[in-house]
Amino acid sequence: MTNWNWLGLPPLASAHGGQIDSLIGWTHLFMFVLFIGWGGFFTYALIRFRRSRHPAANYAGVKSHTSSYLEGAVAVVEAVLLLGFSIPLWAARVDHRPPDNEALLVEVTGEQFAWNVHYAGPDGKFGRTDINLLDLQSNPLGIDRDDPAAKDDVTTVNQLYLPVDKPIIVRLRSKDVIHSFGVPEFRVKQDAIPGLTIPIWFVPNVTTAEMRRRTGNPEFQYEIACAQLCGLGHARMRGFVTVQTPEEFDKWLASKVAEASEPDPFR
Ligand SMILES: [Cu+2]
Repeated sequence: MTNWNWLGLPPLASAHGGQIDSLIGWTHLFMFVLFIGWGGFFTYALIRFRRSRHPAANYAGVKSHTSSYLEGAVAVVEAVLLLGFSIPLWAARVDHRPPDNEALLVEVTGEQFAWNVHYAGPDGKFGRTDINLLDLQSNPLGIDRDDPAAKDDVTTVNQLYLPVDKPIIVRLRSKDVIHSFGVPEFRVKQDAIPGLTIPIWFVPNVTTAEMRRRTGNPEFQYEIACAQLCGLGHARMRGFVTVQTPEEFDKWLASKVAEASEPDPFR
């Protein structure tokens, strides 16, 4: 695949991201050609129709149809970008979601101003949630721990742990206003809209440890940036993604399951 490094995009860490970069790259190239074309035409018009040569306005105007043809050609290029590149890429991303049993399902719920992460745990079933059980401090998702399916559910705030090279389906929701789940390195960005559950999927293919080696930054973190201005605390609505080897991830999940099933001292 063509190398799009010259765009200065963040390092790539997902399987589909190359296609997004390629689309961004081609769009930039087409737009550069347009910029040169329109800029050249503008300069030509400034000189060709300068006042000293045309002291009085000509009411007939331009008779040639060249500019109409040029406009038509630009519209065709833009249609190709949209119909030939963007829509097929979007359709491929949205239509070919892997089946739930081949992916890791995570529910991510945005709220002012945090990301709540919910794993189904070893049973693969998300426990019941109930708005009456919701407590901003101890139970921000309102999980009913009396539901057998909820016993092994794991929740975190602002910490999304993912195994590398496995399809991840994030079910995105919001508790209050529109937020947006954006992880630049995964080339993923999707609005979280109150009242809707929107699935997005991607395959992270570089672990956090590997990315730290590649970037030479021992503190590198994948960051979930809220990409919609969602209120006063928007700027601190940051979550972190840790991509681990499958073994590390299983260990992490098991330790969280153990934590979750400990008796709750507050109950
Ligand atoms: Cu937000």
